[in-house]
Amino acid sequence: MVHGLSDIDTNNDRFASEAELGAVYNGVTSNEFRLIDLNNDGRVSAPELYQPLAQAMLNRYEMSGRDLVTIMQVDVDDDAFASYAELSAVFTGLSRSEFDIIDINGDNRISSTEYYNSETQEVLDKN
Ligand SMILES: [Ca+2]
Ligand SMILES: [Ca+2]
Ligand SMILES: [Ca+2]
Ligand SMILES: [Ca+2]
Repeated sequence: MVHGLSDIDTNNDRFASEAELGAVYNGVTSNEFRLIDLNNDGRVSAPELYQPLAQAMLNRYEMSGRDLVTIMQVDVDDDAFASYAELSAVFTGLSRSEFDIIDINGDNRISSTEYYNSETQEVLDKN
C-alpha cells in the first residue's frame, strides 16, 4: 500500500517534512530524505514523493525487513551503471530477457533511473 501525501502531511502544508516522513516510514534516514528532496528545499512535494526512486525506497520501509539493494552495491566497477554481469552476481536468478526488460532505453546497462523504476524492483524481487 502506498501512502498519499495527505496521509503523511500531518500539518497540512502540502509538503512532507523529514519528521512527517519518518513518522510514517520508520527508519528513513536524513540521507534518503535528501535523495527524495530533489530540489533541496528541505521538504518533499507531491511530485517528489511519487517519483519512482522515492517510492522504491519508501516501499522497502513499508514492507519492513527487506532491505533495498542500492545500485551502488551492485555497481562493482563504479561506472554508475549496473551491467548484466554486475546485476546477475547479486540477483543470481536474473535472466538475460529480464535484463532486457529493465534496460528501458536498450543501451545494455542499467542507469539509476532504470534501476529504481518500480517494475525493475519487481523483477529484481523475484531473483
Ligand atoms: Ca507538512
Ligand atoms: Ca523538495
Ligand atoms: Ca558498473
Ligand atoms: Ca539502460
